[in-house]
Amino acid sequence: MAIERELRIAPRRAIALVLAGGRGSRLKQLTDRRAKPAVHFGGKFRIIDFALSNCINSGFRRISVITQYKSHSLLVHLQRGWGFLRGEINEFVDFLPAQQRIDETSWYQGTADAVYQNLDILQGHGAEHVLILAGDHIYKMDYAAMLAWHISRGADVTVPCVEVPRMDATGFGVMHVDDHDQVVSFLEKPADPPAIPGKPDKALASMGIYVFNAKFLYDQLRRDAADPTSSRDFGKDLIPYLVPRAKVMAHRFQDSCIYSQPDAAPYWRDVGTIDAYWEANLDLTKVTPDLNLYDRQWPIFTYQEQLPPAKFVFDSDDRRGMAVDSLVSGGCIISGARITRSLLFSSVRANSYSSLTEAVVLPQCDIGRHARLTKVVVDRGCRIPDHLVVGENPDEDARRFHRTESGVTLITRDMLARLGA
Ligand code: ADQ
Ligand code: ADP
Repeated sequence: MAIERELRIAPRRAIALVLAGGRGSRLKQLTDRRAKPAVHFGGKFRIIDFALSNCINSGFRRISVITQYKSHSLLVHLQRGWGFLRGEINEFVDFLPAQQRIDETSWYQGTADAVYQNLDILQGHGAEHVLILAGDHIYKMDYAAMLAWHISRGADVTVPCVEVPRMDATGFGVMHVDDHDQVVSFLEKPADPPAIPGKPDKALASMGIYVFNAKFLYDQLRRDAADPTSSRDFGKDLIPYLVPRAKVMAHRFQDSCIYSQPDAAPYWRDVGTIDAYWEANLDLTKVTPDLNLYDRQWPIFTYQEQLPPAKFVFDSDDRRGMAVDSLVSGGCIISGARITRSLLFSSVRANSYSSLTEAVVLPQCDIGRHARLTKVVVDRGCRIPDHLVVGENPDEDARRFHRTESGVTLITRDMLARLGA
C-alpha cells in the first residue's frame, strides 16, 4: 500500500527540467532567430509543447525550462500559453536562463552544466526525483509510468530508449543492455553504431532524457564540475561515466503508454533537419497520420490566438478556393487558391490562381497571385510575391533559397528580402 501511494504521488514530488537552450543548427535558417524548441509544429503548436504537455498529462506540475540560445520567441510563447499552473499550490512553469549563477565568465557549456549552474534553485525545491527532458522532440509519453518503473527497479538513473535503424544512430547515444535492461555500455554518437544483439539493422538509441534520484544527480553534477576533462554534457560525459559505476536502467519507450492503440508504432521524432521537419508536418496530412493529434486522452496544450475560422472563398473570377488532404488553421483565407497535401498554420492568406502542394506554411504568410509552391517550408511572416514558382527548377531554388538534397525548399523573410521581394 505504502509503495502504491509513493508511486502515485511521485510525479507531484518530482521536478521536471526541460532543456531548451540548443540552437538545432541543422534546421538551418528556421532557427536563425529562435531556438529549436520554439519552432512551430503541426499547424498550431511549438515543438516544446509536446514535452510540456507530456508533463501535464503525466501529473508533473513543477517544471523549469532552461533556456540559452535565442530564447525570446520561446519565452513569449511560454509566458502566453503556459501560465495556467497555480503557484499557490506549488505548481509552476518557470524559466532558468543562462545567467552565470556559478561561474561569472561562462554561459552554459553542455547540458549537464546547464543543470549544474541552477543547482541552488533546484535543491531549494526539495524534489525526490528529477526528470530531465529535451524541449525538441515530438512524442507522447507517460512520464509517470517511467518514474514508477524507475522507482520499482531501484535505479539511480533511467534512460528511455527507442530502437532505430542502425545507421540513423550516429546522432544518438547508443547503448547495450543486459537481460534485466540495465545499461552495460553507452557510446555517444558513435560513427559505427553497435547493433542490438540478434537485430543487425537496429540500434538502441537514448532519447536524451533521464530520470535521476535527486540527491544522486546533485552529487554527480558536483563531481562532474570538478573534473577538468569533462565537457559537462549528459550524453558525452555523465551517462558514460555512470554506466559502469551505478545502476543505470534503460526504459523502453511506449507511446503515451495506456492510451495508444495496441498495434500503433511508437512515435518519437527528433525533427532536427529541414527534411525531417517537413516530413513530420506533412505526415499529419495523411488519412491516418503516424502522430495522433486528435486523442482527447492526451491533449497537446499550446498558446493560441483568438482567430476566426478558416475561410474558403470563390475569387472575383469565380475560381474556387479549396484545400484537400490538408490542414488549414484558424484565421486562414483561401481565396481562389488550390491547396493540396499541405499544412497551413494560422492566418495564412492564399490568393487567386496560387497553388500550394506539399507545403508547410508557418503563420501569417501571404501567398501572392499565381504563385506556385511545391515541397516547401515557408517561415513565419513571408510575403510570397506574385508569380513566384518554387519546386520546379532545383538549381534556381538552390540559388535563391535553401534547398535540401532531397528537394525540400526552405523560404524565409531574409531570403525574400535578398531577392528584393
Ligand atoms: P543531442 O540531441 O545532440 O543528443 P544536445 O544538442 O545536447 O543533444 O541537446 C539536448 C537538449 O538540450 C536539447 O533540447 C537542447 O535544446 C538542449 N540544450 C543543448 N545545449 C544546451 C545548453 N547549453 N543549455 C540548455 N539547453 C541545452 C542528446 C543525447 C543523446 C541522445 C539524443 C536524443 O546526448 O545521447 O541520443 O539527445 O535526441
Ligand atoms: P516566432 O518565433 O514567434 O515565429 P518571429 O519569426 O517573428 O517569431 O521571430 C523570431 C524571433 O526573432 C523573435 O524573438 C523576434 O523578436 C526576432 N526577430 C524577428 N524579426 C527580426 C529581425 N528582423 N531582426 C532581429 N530579430 C528579429
